[in-house]
Amino acid sequence: MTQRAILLDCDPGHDDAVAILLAHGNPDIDLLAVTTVFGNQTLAKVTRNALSIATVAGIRGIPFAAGASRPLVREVEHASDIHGESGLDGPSLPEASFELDPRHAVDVIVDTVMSREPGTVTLVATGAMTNLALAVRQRPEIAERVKEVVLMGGGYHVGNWSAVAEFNIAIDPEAAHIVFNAPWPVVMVGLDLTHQALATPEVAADIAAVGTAPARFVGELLEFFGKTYRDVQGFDSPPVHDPCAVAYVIDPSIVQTVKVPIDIELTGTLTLGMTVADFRAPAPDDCTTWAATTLDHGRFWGLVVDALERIGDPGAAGGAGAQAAPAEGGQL
Ligand SMILES: [Ca+2]
Repeated sequence: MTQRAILLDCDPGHDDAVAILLAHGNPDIDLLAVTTVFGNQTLAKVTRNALSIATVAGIRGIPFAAGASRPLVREVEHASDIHGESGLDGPSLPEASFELDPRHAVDVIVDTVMSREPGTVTLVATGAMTNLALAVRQRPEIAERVKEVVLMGGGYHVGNWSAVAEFNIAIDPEAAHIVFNAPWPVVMVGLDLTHQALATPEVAADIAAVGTAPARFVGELLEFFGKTYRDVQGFDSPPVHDPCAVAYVIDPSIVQTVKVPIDIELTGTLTLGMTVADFRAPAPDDCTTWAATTLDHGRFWGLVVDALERIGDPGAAGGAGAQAAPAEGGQL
């Protein structure tokens, strides 16, 4: 199988951390770059977190770049109630072992898409859509070159930042409007799907059984995330949203989708930032949006555990990193 090349734009964030680890550890994904955007915490904090995650996972040799620090139009909002003061509360965070790329995230997105063969780069967005919106405004031609945009955000039934709006969309609805209406395919991995990605006690036990430092890091993240999701939102087990978007790229049979027109509400007094999906009829031929519907919970968490096993213990003497792990039959 040919590797799928992705750029991951994120706001780490507990579930973003799992998304980065899944993208790094999965043999079918070629992680080209990681860019950051304000969201779960300030841009400075989420960027620091991204570098800490890279250090834990042993990620080297790809650009990490910081992007937008606030929305296009609105005042900035963060999710400290879910992710804590650092944006990644729970485990102790190691100092970053390498430096940020000096470019702005928007330039990294444009450079990455324009320097590769058309139709080969997938943009995976697990934060606000601000960087993607700015990139496609700066260089509209990237829309024709991107294979698709796979984003964690929105939902067609429920919200989490308001009754009907999801956080990543709600904190910069104008940016989301630009991304959903640009002429590239958009796959919305929304709350309808990600609320199926519960990190149950069985999942936590499977991750703990991996027994490595990155697996312990994920375990501590999920423990904190589980507590805030229990206290703030009443979940028994936390929904781990962001890696679902990466899982879709790895294997769409794990994250099933339906083609449906979707647009972003920008003027509603109760519905600002709602992702309005029109299910009244079959999608028209010119529809470029899909909504994720059904998750294969067992295979999804199997991918996460497999990625952690392949990452191994990068910090340990003689530990095998993902780069050094032998490829198994049929994986490459
Ligand atoms: Ca996120």
